[in-house]
Amino acid sequence: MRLHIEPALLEVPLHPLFERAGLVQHIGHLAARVRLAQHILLREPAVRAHHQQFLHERHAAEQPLEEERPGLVGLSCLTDFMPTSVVLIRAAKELGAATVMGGPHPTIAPQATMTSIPELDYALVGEAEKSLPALAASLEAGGLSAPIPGLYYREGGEVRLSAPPEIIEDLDWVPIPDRELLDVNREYLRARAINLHASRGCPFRCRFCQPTLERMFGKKVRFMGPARVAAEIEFYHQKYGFHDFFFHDDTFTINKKWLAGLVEALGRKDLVKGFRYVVNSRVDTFDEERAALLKEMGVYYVLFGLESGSQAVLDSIAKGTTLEEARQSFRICRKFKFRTHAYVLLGAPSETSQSLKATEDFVAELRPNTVPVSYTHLTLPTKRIV
Ligand code: B12
Ligand code: SF4
Repeated sequence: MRLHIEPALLEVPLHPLFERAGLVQHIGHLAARVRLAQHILLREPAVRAHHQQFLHERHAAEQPLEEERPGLVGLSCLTDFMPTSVVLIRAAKELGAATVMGGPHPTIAPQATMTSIPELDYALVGEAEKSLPALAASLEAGGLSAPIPGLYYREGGEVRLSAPPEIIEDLDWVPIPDRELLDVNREYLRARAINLHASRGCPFRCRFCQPTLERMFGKKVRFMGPARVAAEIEFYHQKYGFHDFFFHDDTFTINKKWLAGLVEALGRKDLVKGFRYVVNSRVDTFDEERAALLKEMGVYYVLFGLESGSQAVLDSIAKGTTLEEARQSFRICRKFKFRTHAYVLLGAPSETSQSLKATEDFVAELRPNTVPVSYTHLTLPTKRIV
């Protein structure tokens, strides 16, 4: 199949904010781990979060492990990083540590993760702010005694689930990540933008993405209270001087009432004027009222999962949006002078040379400021997409 997409059209240079944010994106990915580490740190100051990217080679992995000799090594893992994870878990095990993995891959494929890495003692599925400290406490006390939600462990040559995973009902309970625990702290503090989340979960059913999110965060979207979100932004501003914030929430604009509450809470704390925000949206959860709220908040960049310019492809991947909704959202963005970012996803099983051309034409019509292009990526479980 010939690709009709013109590279010149798609290789729009990223806005400087994103280039800088690239630094913190990697680090932001560790934010969850830092949250986890924060709990353990209260009892064990030796716990640190290292950046997997810096640990891609065995000797690089061994150095901090040899220096710190942790009793428990935890690894966050995306499916793409399974090969690296095998190396790191093996190195940790050889140095005598207990090993645990969490994050998207162990969550969607816990049995397969445990089976393919014999040196892995535990896989923790779903949110782990409660379960990882519970595991650490258990191990410190001499072994697993009470059931731990979401924990897969080995017994008699079998992989067993200790108790079904639980989600955290009240997200305000989740502490502000202590990003100073990261070994890449210096780069992080030099960056201009910071990643954060104000909610978890997504009710939509896009086939290239689900059921991963549902397994990680459940079917419902949970929001942090506006005051909790404002407190986190105030903390980063006061402590490190940040003015640029990138909300990575999958559905930032889904709940108008919550959004209005957040804008008010930020305004009350003086976190609007002189501050800049980037948010993800969907073309079917975007309208003039939301755009006005985002404008008032200080949002200047809105990111949409456009995916395709072919309605047939959109329908085949269960995107749940229409080309007309996309046109309307981009019109509103132009009216409110937002910069726009259109994520494009090529190579769905239903893709044809005509649909690729339709995507090229649609991108040219909408004229987003930035267009990152991805290729359909079959992660586990793949049955839904084929
Ligand atoms: C923001 C984001 C990005 C950003 C920034 C990532 C960053 N480094 O900060 C960018 C755009 C760079 C990105 C890139 C990619 N991403 Co991304 N990304 C996300 C997104 C939207 C949010 C991640 C997040 O912070 N979540 C919030 C925190 C709280 O959740 P969490 O990280 O999962 O952590 C919780 C649990 O998983 C668990 N946990 C996590 N780590 C650990 C470790 C241990 C030891 C334990 C016990 C538990 C545990 O506890 C945490 C707290 O409850 C997710 C979707 C989502 N909503 O989560 C996709 C997602 C993680 N990305 C995904 C993918 C595929 C990618 C790419 C591989 C895409 C590509 N082909 O290039 C790259 C990889 C880049 C990289 N090097 O990491 C997939 C992963 C699927 C999979 N099967 O692995 C996801 C799940 C999207 C999806 N539904 O498909 N991504
Ligand atoms: S809207 Fe975004 S986060 Fe939600 S299922 Fe679709 S791709 Fe995933």
